[in-house]
This record gives sequence, structure tokens and C-alpha cells, in this order.
Amino acid sequence: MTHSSPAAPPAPPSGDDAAAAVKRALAWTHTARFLTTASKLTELPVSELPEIAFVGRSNAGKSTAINVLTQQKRLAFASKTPGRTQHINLFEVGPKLAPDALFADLPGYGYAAVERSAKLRWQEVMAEYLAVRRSLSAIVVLVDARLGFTEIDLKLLGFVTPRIANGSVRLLALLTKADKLNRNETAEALRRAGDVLGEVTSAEADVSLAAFSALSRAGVGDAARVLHEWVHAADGGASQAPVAGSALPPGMSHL
Ligand SMILES: Nc1nc2c(ncn2[C@@H]2O[C@H](COP(=O)(O)OP(=O)(O)OP(=O)(O)O)[C@@H](O)[C@H]2O)c(=O)[nH]1
Ligand SMILES: [Mg+2]
Repeated sequence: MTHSSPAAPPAPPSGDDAAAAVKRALAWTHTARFLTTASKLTELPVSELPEIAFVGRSNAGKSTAINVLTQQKRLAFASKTPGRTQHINLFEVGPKLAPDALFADLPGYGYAAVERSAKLRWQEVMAEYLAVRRSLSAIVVLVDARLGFTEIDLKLLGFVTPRIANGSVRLLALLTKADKLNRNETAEALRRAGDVLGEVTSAEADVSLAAFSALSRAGVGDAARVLHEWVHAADGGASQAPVAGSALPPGMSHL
């Protein structure tokens, strides 16, 4: 994974430490439970908890990623039919009596078969969510590794670029369905995505990139670890410098 951080990263943890960190992170993500669903922003609960939004084109694998990260088969509704997720679904994470984060599964954008007016309406909701949701602490953007960032991904990311660039919203880009690519193709996809993300990266930004597969589980433990470290860094939320103390898991890069 790639990660941008202003400070030189500390020495990576030993293998045992890394394995323990992944285990802790997966135990934490496993606590996720459904909280609520909203069809518009005004229906979303006001929350002080840091919110991590899963965004990406329809069919990119957002719901599947949430299920595999939380090790729950049907927490988020994944489907072969693009456009399945049509609401913002919120999941609470952490101890039952003291949740410490929310995961938000967002409707996919860019699904061609959706009527144009509905498509535009959702793009507006997404744009507004990304630009104004106060508790938004981080974004996991999921991009099909075979497609890379498309125009619409960049357009949506544009709405949150100022918050990413000033470090108040963190970004993890996952190149999904990496099982469909061979090693060279994956390296090339990571290189291209890294170039694109270079545009939103600044000294204050916390931007990471990794290949991911729900099928082979590549990148799953490491992605869980990044989310866990985001939330459990000293302040537990956004508006702080990157989680520089976190030596990145191997296979992930800070940009
Ligand atoms: N081979 C492979 N298929 C995957 C992977 N992740 C998701 N898929 C498949 O991709 C399709 C779409 O997955 P979803 O998780 O429903 O996608 P989504 O991004 O939530 O889609 P919307 O809700 O429509 O926005 C499903 O058929 C999944 O089984 C993966 O890592 N590898
Ligand atoms: Mg979905």
C-alpha cells in the first residue's frame, strides 16, 4: 500500500506485531452491525463518531468489501445486479455500549441503466455528502482494478479533494477484484492509480493505495488495519495529521 505522510515512517513492526495488528483490526471490524439507512442526507443521524465512507462506481465491490472486512456474509447487500445499494447504509463499529466509528455504504455511481434524472440526483447526494458531512473522517474509494479511476470517480473525488488535501479526511483507495489480474497487471494498475492519487496528495494528506480482492482476500487484513489505525490514532478521528505512527502494512503504500 502507498501512504503519504509528512514524517519519515518509523521502522516497520516485526512480523509478529504486524500479524497481531491485523488480528486486532479484524476483531474490531467484525463488531460492525447495522445502524440505519437513509435515502437522503437529511435522514442521516447527526453523529460525533468518525465516519468512514465506502464509495465507488456501481459494481466496484463496495458492499462485498464491507462484508469481507467485517467477516459477515450479508451485512451489506452485495449483488450481481449493479445499482443494488440505493440508500446510504450506516454500520456501527466498536464495543456495543461504546461504538467508536461508523461505516457508510454508499450507493454506487455511474450505473448506465439508471434513468438519467435518478443518476444525477444521486450524484448530487453523493457530492453533497462528500463535501459537507461533518463527521466524515475517511473515505475508502473502491475502483475496479481492471478499469482504474474513471472520469466519474475523479469528478466525485473532486468534491472532497480540499478536505483530503488539508488532511481532515483520509483516503484509502482499493483496487478491487485484483484476483482478475496477474502480478504485472496489478503492478501496472497500482502505478496508474498512484499517478492519479498524486494529484490529491499534499504534505498534510493521508492517502493510501492497495490492491484488494474479496475472493483471494488479498489486502483484506491490511485494509482493516488501516481503518483501525485511523480510528484508534490518538484523536480517534479526522482533522489531525496522518496516522504517521502507523508503519504501513507491507503491500500498501503511502502516497
Ligand atoms: N472476482 C471478484 N468479484 C468481486 C469482488 N468483489 C466483488 N465482486 C463481485 O462484483 C459484483 C458487485 O459487487 P458489490 O459488492 O455488490 O458492488 P457494489 O459496489 O456494492 O455495487 P452497488 O451497490 O451497485 O453500488 C458482485 O457480483 C460481487 O460478487 C472480488 O474481489 N473479486
Ligand atoms: Mg453495494
